[in-house]
Amino acid sequence: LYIMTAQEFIDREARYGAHNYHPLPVVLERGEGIYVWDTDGKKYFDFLSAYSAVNQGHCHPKIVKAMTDQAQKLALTSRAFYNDVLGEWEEFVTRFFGYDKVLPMNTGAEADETALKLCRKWAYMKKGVPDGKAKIIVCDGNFHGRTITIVSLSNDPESYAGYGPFTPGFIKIPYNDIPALEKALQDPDVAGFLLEPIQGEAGVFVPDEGYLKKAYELCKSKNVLFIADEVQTGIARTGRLLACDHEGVHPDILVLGKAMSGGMMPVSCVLANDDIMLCIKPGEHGSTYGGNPIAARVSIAALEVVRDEKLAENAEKLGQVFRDRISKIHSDMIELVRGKGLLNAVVIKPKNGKTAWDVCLKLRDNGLLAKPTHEHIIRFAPPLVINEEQLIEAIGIIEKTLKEFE
Ligand code: IF1
Repeated sequence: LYIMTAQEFIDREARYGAHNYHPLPVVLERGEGIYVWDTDGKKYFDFLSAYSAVNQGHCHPKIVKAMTDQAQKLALTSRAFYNDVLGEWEEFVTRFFGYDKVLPMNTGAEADETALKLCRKWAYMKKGVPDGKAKIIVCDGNFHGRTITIVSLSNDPESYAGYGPFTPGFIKIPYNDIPALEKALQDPDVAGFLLEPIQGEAGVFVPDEGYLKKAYELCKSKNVLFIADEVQTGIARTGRLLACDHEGVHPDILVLGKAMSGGMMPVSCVLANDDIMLCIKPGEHGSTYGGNPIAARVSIAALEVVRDEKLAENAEKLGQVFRDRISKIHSDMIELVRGKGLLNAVVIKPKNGKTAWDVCLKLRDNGLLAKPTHEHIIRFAPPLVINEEQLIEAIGIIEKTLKEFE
């Protein structure tokens, strides 16, 4: 039996796969809870959690069971026919998040696209915007996915450059800037304001306290839909079920993805009340896989884990511990630590030419996986099933790693 080396796995991907990623060189083959193991059997803390898709921990037994049980019974019908699980999921999810209706999709980008379509439809059917004129406000620094319309919203050249022509109908304003929002809202054709309650890709950028609430109120005063992309911030990651809950804001349209399935398969959705959601009629939107029976069973189990294991409370408590302890580490490479709950980032000051990437390589050597974003920021987001003892051990690895650069 020939055993492949990590380098051979990496080389094979480079040979046959598109080069649209530059992964940290580690080849994983197994995961359980907060840990993953590479092909040489080395164990790591996972401090990325697949960008917060694996909030419930890797291969949570309850979610695995839901998935394997349903996979043996009925996997996919398409929405041409009813299935006996979808309605149960719809009832569960709408009660869980407090909306009249839910529309299932698969990826985050698809759910964001759905929200944008729904917002435009509502503008023409309910708000009275002239056909083809609706505008949606978005924020600088946003990340909502990879489709043509969504990269049209981006001001990161890595996301949009070379992919034009772009979708019109969007107004870009600075994030965390209430006067800019007030100004943009003066246009009567504005139908919606789409934002991340904390910007993930921008480097875990937390807006000022009160920003979400004020933005929501301004939208209300202009009959504009407040659309929250909680694909990354939602489902307990920031210490509440939704990041908007920190300010008591109930978005008009809520977009969820990632941890809806606990990392088991792509499950995303859009939630809204009837006056908005029923603007889309039969045949006007959909997806082959959206709302399939496996996704529905997996997603119910994933949300039950969040509720029963009190993951939001744990994220809130341990997030404090993380930021307290990291800010007490004496290292001139730590510029600052910021975040909410267990969605945190450390801004790294390069030292002797060593950057966040070099720190992540050494963290890997020391048994902890994290990924740099924008050259100098490292995101730290472990599965929310981590306990205090494990978190403190992981912080010990981070501290030891930074000391190795002294
Ligand atoms: C990749 C970032 C995280 C998202 C928000 C929608 C989507 C995402 C707020 C789209 C996706 C991802 C995708 C992943 C990297 C990642 C990411 F660094 F790019 F920004 F998480 F921080 N809304 N985020 O964060 O969801 O269609 O991918 O299911 O490799 O592109 P998707």
